[in-house]
Amino acid sequence: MFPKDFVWGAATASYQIEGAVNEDGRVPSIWDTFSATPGNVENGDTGAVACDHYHRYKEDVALMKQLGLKAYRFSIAWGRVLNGQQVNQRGLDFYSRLVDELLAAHIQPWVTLYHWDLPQNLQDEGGWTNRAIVEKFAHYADVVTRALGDRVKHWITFNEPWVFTYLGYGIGYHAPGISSLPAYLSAAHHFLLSHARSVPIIRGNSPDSKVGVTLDISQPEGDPRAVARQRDFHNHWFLDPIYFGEYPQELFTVYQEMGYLPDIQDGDLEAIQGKPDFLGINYYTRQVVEYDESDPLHLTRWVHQPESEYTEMGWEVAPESIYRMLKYINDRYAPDAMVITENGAAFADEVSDDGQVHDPRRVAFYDAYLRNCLRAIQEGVPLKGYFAWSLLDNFEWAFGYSKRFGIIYVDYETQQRIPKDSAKWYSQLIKRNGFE
Ligand code: IFM
Repeated sequence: MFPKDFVWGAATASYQIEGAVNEDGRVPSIWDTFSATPGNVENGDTGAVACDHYHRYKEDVALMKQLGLKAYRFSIAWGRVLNGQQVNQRGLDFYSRLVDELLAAHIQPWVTLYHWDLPQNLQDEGGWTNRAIVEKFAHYADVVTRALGDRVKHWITFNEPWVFTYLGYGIGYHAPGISSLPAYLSAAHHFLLSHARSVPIIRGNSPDSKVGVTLDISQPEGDPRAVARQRDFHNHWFLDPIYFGEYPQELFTVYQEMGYLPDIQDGDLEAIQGKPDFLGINYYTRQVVEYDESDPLHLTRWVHQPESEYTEMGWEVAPESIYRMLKYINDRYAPDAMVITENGAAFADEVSDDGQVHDPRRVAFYDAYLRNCLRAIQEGVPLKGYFAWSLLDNFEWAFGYSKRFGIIYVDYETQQRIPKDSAKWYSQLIKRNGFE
């Protein structure tokens, strides 16, 4: 059995599901621009329609209720609620209606402020590489939490900073498509400042709320030298400043010698340090690593495990690694609370002749990962909740619609939703608050 009050939810993100990109005053995001550029996204897919959730949110909340979800994690599209510095009331109203619909269904809204869809007008001023973004983000956080803070009691400032800074600014695989390590490190530093700057604003506007941040934790396993570097690069670079008020020393020196360090001003690290109310963790897979001297920055080569199962993303199914990851993060940072804000798997789902979607591999995935979460809880890890990624099949960034992560199948032609077997399984698990 999971602890009483354990939060069972499912998660999505604005650009991946909403569609309606030109409606009610929304301004374009970097993902509109990026996906409109041929070659960036598989199949030329974009989020223009996605799951049409903007129009179908009531139907989607009804499905959540039917499944018995206790919580729903979604993100706000910055460019729906602010056009430059101008508040767009119609955009705010959409999220207000969604929150009311959730509360009426007894589902807690968990709101992520930033899940990668930066307004293009801010990118035109340098986006996350321009220190001015810190005040822009503070303003945005203020606008959203003033409007929703009376009803939303769980806030996540950012989703996966490593992904949007490194993939977006470091290697150009995500929007805005920039390939520069100094730009990456500058974006990462401004993320840290923006997170820290927004926390007191959120707390002020949303009394009695919990404020956290979500990271995608990497779990390298193998050669200790490679493990140490990969953890520094992917995890500690973001978490050490928040929990300890410093960057990891060894990697800091490496970046310093490369001349890549961002502009770290006096007082920045003191401002950044501050324990969040909860640490959100998105976790999917481990990386088995070998030491690789030929890559002086990463020192790491990933090794394929021929005996393992892999998902459609090419990610190893490694359920016991979530247990080891939770223990390592708990030992290093001792967070007050941890929440798995995403976990799930993409498989090539199809609608069967009986009109249902049978996804036994996803059911097995969830079952095995959750058993390992329970084991960590039983050993004292303060894991307070779990969100399946994702509620719906959706726009999987550079992969477009080719990867299906949903527990609910979406027919993109008709927008019909079909709860997969995994959704039914999850619903039963929630009802029992544990395994059979
Ligand atoms: O779809 C993404 C999500 O936006 C962030 N975390 C990982 C998911 C699967 O790749």
